[in-house]
Amino acid sequence: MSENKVPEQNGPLVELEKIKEDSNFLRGTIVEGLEDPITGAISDDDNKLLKFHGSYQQDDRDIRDERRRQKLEPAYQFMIRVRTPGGVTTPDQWLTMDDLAHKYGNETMKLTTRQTFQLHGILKRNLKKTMQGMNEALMTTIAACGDINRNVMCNVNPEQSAVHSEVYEWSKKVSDHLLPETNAYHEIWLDDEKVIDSRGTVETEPIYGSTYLPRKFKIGIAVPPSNDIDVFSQDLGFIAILEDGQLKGFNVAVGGGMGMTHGDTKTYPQVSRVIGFCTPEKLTEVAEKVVTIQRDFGNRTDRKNARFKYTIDARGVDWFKNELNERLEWNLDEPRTYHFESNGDRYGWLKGDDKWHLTLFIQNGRIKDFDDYPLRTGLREIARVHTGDFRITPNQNLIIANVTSKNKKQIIELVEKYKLTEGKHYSGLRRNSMACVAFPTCGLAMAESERYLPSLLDKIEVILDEAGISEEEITIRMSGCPNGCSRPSLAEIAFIGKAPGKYNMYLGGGFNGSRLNKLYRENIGEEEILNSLRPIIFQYAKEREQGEHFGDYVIRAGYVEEVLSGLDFHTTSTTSK
Ligand code: SRM
Ligand code: SF4
Repeated sequence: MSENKVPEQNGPLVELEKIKEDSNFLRGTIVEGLEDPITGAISDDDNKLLKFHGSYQQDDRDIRDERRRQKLEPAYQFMIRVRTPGGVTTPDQWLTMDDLAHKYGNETMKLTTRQTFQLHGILKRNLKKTMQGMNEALMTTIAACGDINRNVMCNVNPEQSAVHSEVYEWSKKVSDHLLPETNAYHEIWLDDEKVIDSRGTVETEPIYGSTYLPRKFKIGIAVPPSNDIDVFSQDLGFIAILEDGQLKGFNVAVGGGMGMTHGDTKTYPQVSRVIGFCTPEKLTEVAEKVVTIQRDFGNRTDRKNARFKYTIDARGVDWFKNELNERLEWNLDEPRTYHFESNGDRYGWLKGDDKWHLTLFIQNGRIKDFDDYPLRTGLREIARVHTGDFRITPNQNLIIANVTSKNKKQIIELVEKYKLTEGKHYSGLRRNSMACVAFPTCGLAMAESERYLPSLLDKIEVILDEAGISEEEITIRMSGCPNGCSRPSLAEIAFIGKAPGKYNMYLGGGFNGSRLNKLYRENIGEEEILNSLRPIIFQYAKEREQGEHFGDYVIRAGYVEEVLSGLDFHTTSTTSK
């Protein structure tokens, strides 16, 4: 029996709805706030609007207490997130980001779980200059955050270049089609002329309306057998269907999402459900109609229940299909068969149709120069000579893509010089690991994530070594809070932060990203994590069947129950060991 309750959809509108409505299509008083020299911050309302422009106000949490003691305002700074559909960027864009990280940021770049870049540590006075620098390199940050469609993800697919290009073009079309129409971004950051007359706005938002969506909205396109984009975690996922190597269309999956709140069973991670199939030329139309259904029916009275997954779960998948078919004025076809193998990345060199692609392991997506591992410098040097493109993977890794045979030797020399393939020595667990940012920049972090997972992995790797399975591919993900930015609920082993040094531990996600995991131990620290994992790892090494993945094994062995729907995520397990 499910303990989840279908959310209430009535009551007063949340405050943000009014802020959006009154913002004059996302302008608010951001310009005035940026010019105020008294503080390093902007107002709370503008802060909410700023997200639609791709930036968040943050403060350095490592020094928050010290600043308070010294009666100083928090060390305010901004994070900027770029919009790069499918994670594809040019070498020039890479060099621009690297340069901006140096001039205005904290000397690092973060490759995100949605295939884009983030810069951290930008002071208010440098925000506009940074945005302009990105724009000069033909990058935008519009709608990278906020209650709107975000960066559209797309399978990185180094194996089949032709199919990748085709699907990538579709992801860009969907992304462009769902961009907001407001000129606010250009006015505020790029000094474009105002398009407002003296009586008010002359703008409209044909898809979104003046209050945009009730909550963020995420779209991704997978190309089986790779589920690298975690299609079942997306609000709207498309699964490319290929026949004889040709793209025939897309299965449509709706209502996935990872976020939840500890202790609130009305919130839960959910996997999307496949409801039909459409041909490629119908893709943007389907995406638009799905978005408008969420716009019209999503919960605007409670942000914790406003994601699309709750809209669908509250009304049912059949209701949704009917509503969509009605809006389309034609019916989706029956879904086609597909098969996913994994949601991870393949490392090393691969030959595509006619070019080479090198996938590098980037621990938790952080690009910086480490002691003995000059990652950032090495990638900068590669970007200077590379004639292809870069692809940021959904697992926070990087592909140096479309390397010509002529260029390959030079890239190999640079990779070796800067020790960029150290990753080939990592365990199967680390190769399949991800951690969200968390401290010190994320304002919502309850526990460390990116800064802690590497050292926890060192200790788990000792156990794996002893058990003789250090090459076994096992997915492990950590998030510093239950918002789930590393998509932890789909990992075979997951840790979700509860408090400093304390995590909930989940087991049993599907290796191919199609099944949620389940709570195994609550609020535990490192010692208990290792003590809990040790016997399971040894037993798995001994008892696993041929090809049996860790996540499947822990269910078969009775450690946790299988979770096929988010509605059962919180049910208390009676069979777990
Ligand atoms: Fe996220 C909020 C970082 C992918 C679910 N996420 C945040 C904020 C902006 C914190 C905040 O609101 O103040 C984090 C900024 C930290 C920092 O210092 O940079 C943040 N999220 C990230 C990134 C950078 C994590 C990473 O290490 O890569 C990812 C950026 C993706 C991008 O490029 O767009 C990131 N966030 C995700 C994902 C994964 C995905 O989309 O595939 C999820 C789970 C999927 C989903 O949305 O259901 C995710 N982030 C959230 C949520 C919870 C949403 C919910 O439904 O409850 C929040 C909080 C919120 O929205 O209220 C959040
Ligand atoms: Fe921050 Fe939580 Fe997202 Fe981690 S999961 S980046 S702690 S919001």
